Amino acid sequence: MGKETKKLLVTGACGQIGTELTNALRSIYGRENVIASDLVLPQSNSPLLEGPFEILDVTDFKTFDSIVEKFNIDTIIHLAALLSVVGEGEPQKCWNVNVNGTLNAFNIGVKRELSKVFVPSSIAVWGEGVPKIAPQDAPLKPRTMYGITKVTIELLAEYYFSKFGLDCRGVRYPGIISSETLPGGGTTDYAVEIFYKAIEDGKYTCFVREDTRLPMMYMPDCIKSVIDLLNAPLEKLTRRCDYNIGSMSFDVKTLAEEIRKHIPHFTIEYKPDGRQKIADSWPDDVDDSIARRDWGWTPNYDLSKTVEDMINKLKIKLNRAVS
Ligand code: NAD
Ligand code: AKB
Repeated sequence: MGKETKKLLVTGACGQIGTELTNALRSIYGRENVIASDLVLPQSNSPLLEGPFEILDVTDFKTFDSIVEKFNIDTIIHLAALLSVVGEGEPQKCWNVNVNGTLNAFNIGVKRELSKVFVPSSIAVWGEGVPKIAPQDAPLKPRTMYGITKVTIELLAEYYFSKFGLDCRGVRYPGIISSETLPGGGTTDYAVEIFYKAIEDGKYTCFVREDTRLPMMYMPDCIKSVIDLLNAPLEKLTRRCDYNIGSMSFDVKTLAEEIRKHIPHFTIEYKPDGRQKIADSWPDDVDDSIARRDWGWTPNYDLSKTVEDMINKLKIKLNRAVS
């Protein structure tokens, strides 16, 4: 068995995943036991401020370590990162934040004998030569700095587990679709933007072609994967931070058609830009049989359930009636 999780630090908590995950973790572990952190404070009305919040740049080892010590943290949920598109704009910074920030998390994990360090990977680990449905051990030849950092992190996790016994866990997320916080500069951002534009303007100009097909996941399944993997017995795990997990895969045309079932006047046009090349280097879908076998991974949301829930939530958030 791994050690128990009781007190958690979430880095990059103001991001797309962090805002909703922190909330979910606080409802399980208790508000005071989940410390949120990011480069800057969130807006004063953010639910993140309903529990402890610390300013933390993950590349600053001293501050990172002192927060872990101050709150007696046993588990780090390490979300701070630069995503694929932002990372291509600033490759050096992407390496520094993603790799050196994660090395800090791993080194603190060893120093403080933490229970677990959770670090997400991404479908961005793949590139040239990846089959359409990526098997767990498909060749890793990423074309972006972001992908290169994620491959490096997966290898570091193996190393820290075998050399120091650090319990590092993580999954290769597909594009995450969510309604609370906008995505932070990735290639899959179109799959969130499309909903806002459909509701607000009734039309969307997509930055990838209509036949672009990628693996995607709705936020409730993303959160479920973190909780399920944290709770899995260590002896059942055969991988570290690189579990393939899937839930749905669709092209943009199919997504637009599904949205049109709820917003019949919705129209879409396509103006592919530099992001198309990144999207084309990623697989259509993933084989997640190892995650299903090792820790019982099962998603709950398919495309139609996701679209219905996203539109209902965004209608309330944007205070719009759509017909
Ligand atoms: P995001 O871009 O929305 O949020 C990242 C957060 O990290 C931001 O709030 C940012 O302020 C913070 N950050 C950046 N540099 C930092 C630093 N030096 N110190 C501390 N914080 C810093 O990202 P996200 O979508 O929430 O992703 C979280 C994790 O999940 C990342 O590791 C990402 O690679 C991974 N992931 C996300 C997706 C997705 O579709 N959202 C898919 C695959 C993997
Ligand atoms: C991105 O597009 O960069 C992210 C990811 C799939 O890692 N959403």
